Amino acid sequence: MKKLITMVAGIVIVLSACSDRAATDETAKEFVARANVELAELSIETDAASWVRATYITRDTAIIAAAAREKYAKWHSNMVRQALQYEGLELAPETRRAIDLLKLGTSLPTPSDPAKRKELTMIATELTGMYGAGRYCKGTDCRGLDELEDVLFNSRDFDELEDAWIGWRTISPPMREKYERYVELVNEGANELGYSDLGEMWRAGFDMSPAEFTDEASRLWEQVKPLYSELHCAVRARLGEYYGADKVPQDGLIPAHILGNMWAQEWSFIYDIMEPYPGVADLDVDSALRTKNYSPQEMVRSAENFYVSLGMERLPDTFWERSQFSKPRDRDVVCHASAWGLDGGNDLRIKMCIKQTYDELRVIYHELGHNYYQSAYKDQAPLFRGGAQSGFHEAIGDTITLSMTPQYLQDVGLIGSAAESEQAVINGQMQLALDKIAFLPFAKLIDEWRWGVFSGEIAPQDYNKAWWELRTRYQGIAPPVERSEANFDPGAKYHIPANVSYTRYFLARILQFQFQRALCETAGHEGDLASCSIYGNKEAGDKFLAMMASGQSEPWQDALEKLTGTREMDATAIIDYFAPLMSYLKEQNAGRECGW
Ligand code: X8Z
Ligand code: ZN
Repeated sequence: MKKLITMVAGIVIVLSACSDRAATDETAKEFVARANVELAELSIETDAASWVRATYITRDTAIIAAAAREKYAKWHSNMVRQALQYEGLELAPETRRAIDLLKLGTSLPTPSDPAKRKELTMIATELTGMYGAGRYCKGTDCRGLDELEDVLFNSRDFDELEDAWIGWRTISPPMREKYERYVELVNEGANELGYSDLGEMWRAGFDMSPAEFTDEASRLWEQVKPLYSELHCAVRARLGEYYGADKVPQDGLIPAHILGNMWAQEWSFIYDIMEPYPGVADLDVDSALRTKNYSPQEMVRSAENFYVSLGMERLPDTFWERSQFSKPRDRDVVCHASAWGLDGGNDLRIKMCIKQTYDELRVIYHELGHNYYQSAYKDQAPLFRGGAQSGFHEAIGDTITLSMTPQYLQDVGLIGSAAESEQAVINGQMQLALDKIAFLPFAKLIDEWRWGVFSGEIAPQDYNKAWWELRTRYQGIAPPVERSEANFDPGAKYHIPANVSYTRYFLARILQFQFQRALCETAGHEGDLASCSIYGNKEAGDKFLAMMASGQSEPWQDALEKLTGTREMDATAIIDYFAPLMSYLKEQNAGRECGW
């Protein structure tokens, strides 16, 4: 290792004097090979520090995690600088791709100034910690996100909901100043890598130009917008009947706190209010989980069994030993679910605070999708270990959740019996649409806000105003009480303080239906796509796994083509999937003034 460091330092010095390739005898191929070795080695330390930090939030773990991040950041910017010598040269495609990916190999680019780099890694670490440890206190009675979320899920009391909604947002104003500084520093880091700002750098990770990607995301949104408009209209009408038109004005915005979710992003918790044909189909997985008293581990087993039924391997023993399934009682942790592929994908883990609900069960299926992807590409070179693009990574597990049909749930004993009638289909589609379709505008706008913030189009004094403008425009929702710049509502959503880009989830919601359509074809499914479950189908499993095994070694368009026969992201699959529900909604909405 000592030799390596000297060599790295040597090259850095040579490069700063002259960026001619002849200055070093390391070929591009050798450079990539070295980058791969060093990356694998460094990741062991950064991953360990990040894991400990996320599962044990203290001042000390902040120091450890920030130091590890700093070390990685330093290595990364040195390597990118060294890679400049290969710019403009004709290289083997895999070498060129590895170098391009190296450049994009961080979501948190840091300035090379050591003091600023240290400052940024510390701010980033602290922001996530503030979120994880966030509490709403009334006197000595304090509640964290999990308890406040329970209120949003289950309460139907307008005022109680409002209190929990406002309460969670008391955690974020202290983040504002740090966030402003983070934006300055991270942009400086992105500039050094050759991007105008961090938003442009994030948009550069899609095998097309950042400008093309912006258009691509808008194109997809335009495709799905009509689905959302119908759902919004029907939900507003029902909520109006439920809470009264004085509380839910029928020509305007839906109050954000009555949609069954802290961020109004997915609405399946108000299915009881929205159920089209009451009592027609038993979709109450929650009560089966409670009656059978499923433990968190049993819930994870159920998800694992699905993947195994596709021909994939059981999760390693270390997964069961090292994962965090439940919220520890004695310390602060980041409960937001995540999946980890440490040690190059050999040490798989999830980190969750699992609750006994169907919603959480689906999150587990989602997380295991990440783990199975990580495991599938573990034999790729370290620089190629990643999703074909970030939307693919989010779409794997979600695709599997589309196979959790009533028939599947019945087969595994999570509902009594699967009803088979047109009305039952509509009920099932409504339950799913409250998650899948309600989410689309939310998933689109989060990064639109951030792209604006990073580019400077949204100034710090307008952070909250711009946030609510987007929430209003895209989602047609309104805060229950007036907000101002004394608030920092974006900070109360995990991915903002945690610096995780969000367009990935928007793309995944569209891609998963494309994946499902292709896999169901492979499985020989006949009939509506909505009734297809690939549970137990090895051919579909093999096809999925083959795509996953390429990791990010090739452009995502190639990976998509292998799986689906097309090179384009396309919303027709999700549109076709929900066709029965759309007819129902249009009937329901006839005569209503939709829109806001
Ligand atoms: O953050 C997540 C996953 C972890 S990758 C639980 N999701 C988004 C969110 O919670 O906001 C999944 C769906 C959207
Ligand atoms: Zn995910």
